[in-house]
Amino acid sequence: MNTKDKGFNTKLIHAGSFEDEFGSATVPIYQTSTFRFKNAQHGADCFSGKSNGFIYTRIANPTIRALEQTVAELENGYDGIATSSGMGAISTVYMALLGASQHIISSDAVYGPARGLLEQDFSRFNVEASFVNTSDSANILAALRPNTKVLYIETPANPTMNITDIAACAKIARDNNLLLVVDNTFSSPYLQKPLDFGADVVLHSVTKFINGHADIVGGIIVAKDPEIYKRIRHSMVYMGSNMDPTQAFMVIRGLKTLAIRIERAQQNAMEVAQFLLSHPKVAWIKYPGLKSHPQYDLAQKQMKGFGSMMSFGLKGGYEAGRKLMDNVHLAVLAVSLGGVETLIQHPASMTHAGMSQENKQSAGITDDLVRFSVGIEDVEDIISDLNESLKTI
Ligand code: LCS
Repeated sequence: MNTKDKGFNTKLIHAGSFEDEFGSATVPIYQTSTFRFKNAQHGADCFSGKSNGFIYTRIANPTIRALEQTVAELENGYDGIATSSGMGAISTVYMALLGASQHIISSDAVYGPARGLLEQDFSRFNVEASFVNTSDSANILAALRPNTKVLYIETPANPTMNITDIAACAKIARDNNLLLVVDNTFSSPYLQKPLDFGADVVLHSVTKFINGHADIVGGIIVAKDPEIYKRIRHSMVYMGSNMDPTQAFMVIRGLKTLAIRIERAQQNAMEVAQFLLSHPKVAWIKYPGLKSHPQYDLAQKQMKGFGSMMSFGLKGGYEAGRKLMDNVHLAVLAVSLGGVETLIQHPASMTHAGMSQENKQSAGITDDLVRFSVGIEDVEDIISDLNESLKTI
């Protein structure tokens, strides 16, 4: 079925228009590393591009293609490239879009390794990187250099929940001949479609909302333009950062309930945020759905909903946060996010531990910051868990 003109939920179930010779109703796992050619000429034609048959799973595979085409349709992009992990997606995009003596401007608060990969690894190939608070466009303009090629933003950002204006960044990118890449992991295409605001590339850790069940790791990249798509696919195939067919099958399965999972989780998140906002032991809370969030208006403009991620600090600082994390029972003390279960973690000593103290401070990843990923449990139970744990402080 062609789902181009259909609604988001219909796309979640039917996009990708998968068909096979057996009439499978769902996408099967094509667990094969290689594909038999009909004859030598067919093999040569597959390699030259005259025939579009499958060749080898690192290059393409029917299960993986079904996921790629589905997510590309959800993001209103040209086509998708699935990767082994979210970091596989990020490293593949850096590899495809950056070269020696070129410069990238990135949000200062991004998933720790996305920054560390530029600072510690791509720097060895003379790729230059600046990290600025992209919530203020003036910082981006001030960081521009003649060799700047890529503007990379994460919005909402992990773990500060800073929001960056995608349309304003797209204008800066157009005016200065840059490519705009958006990590859309925290929103998923259900809440935010960066390509519609003028971004060139959108990527995800599908480990999070897209798969949604905390049982696989994976990534995906969607490009708006066929030429950029080809450059990124080339890097994926040559670096071998491909997804595996079973991983793709799991993600396709999880993806079908994306909208209903997010609707429920963000409904819970709003109640949790209000509970924390009014709790006497809470010093501050950042949730895009609260009017106190500095970019609340922008969140309303570019997101369809406020999602289920939030960060907060307790009046007792890190020590109090540690006590909170040690005394919750329903919330799982673990990294990752965007699954059906509620998770709690401490970015400064966990997900962002690899960043220098100075970079953490300037990016707003303070020692007291606790990150909370709200799941789809009964909200009364999530709040009561927090409430009981806060009593121990
Ligand atoms: N982008 C964002 C925004 C992320 O939060 C993560 C992982 C990645 C990319 C990388 O994806 P992965 O390779 O793990 O699939 N974020 C994590 C986090 O906050 N806790 O554990 C992983």
